[in-house]
Amino acid sequence: MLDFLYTNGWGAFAVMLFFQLPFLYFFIKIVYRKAYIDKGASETESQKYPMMEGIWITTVVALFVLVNVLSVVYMPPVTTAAMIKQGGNFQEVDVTARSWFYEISEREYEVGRPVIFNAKSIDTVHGFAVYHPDGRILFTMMLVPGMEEASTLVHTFTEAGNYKVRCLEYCGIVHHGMQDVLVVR
Ligand SMILES: [Cu+2]
Repeated sequence: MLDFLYTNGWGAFAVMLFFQLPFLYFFIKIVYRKAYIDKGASETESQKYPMMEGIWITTVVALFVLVNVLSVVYMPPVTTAAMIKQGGNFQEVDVTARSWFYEISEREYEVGRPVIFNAKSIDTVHGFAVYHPDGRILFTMMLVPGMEEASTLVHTFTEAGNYKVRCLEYCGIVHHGMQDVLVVR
């Protein structure tokens, strides 16, 4: 029901507002109190104070909201395994990490067909990072041993090629050798 909160940038924005609004309420309440009720040793004339303070607070809040709204488009959309399973056309792959290699149930995928990676570690903390053939990281997962369920991540490959897999969590003496290759056709 609350899926929208973590599947796109607007959900993140809504959560941010949810946490910021109580803070803003108390902030304004305290400023108001200092300006009118409990002036204390303030030297500022109470006539001038509220207007400057009002402009200042409004500017800060407006800038804050504006920067957050403008950044929403840069948030990558999240696709959950449940969303993909409704669509029907997907490939499900089990990944088990152990010192110092991966057991991967299927290493060949198709361009455009979503792959659901169910990954887990059985001995220590390992990573499962997949690299685009041009060298940039597409995604990485941190696999913690002892989890009851495998961690799930959905990725749809858009280009054919050989995709390197590497462990990005230091896991012991052969950590650097913990690699694999996935093939997308
Ligand atoms: Cu490692």
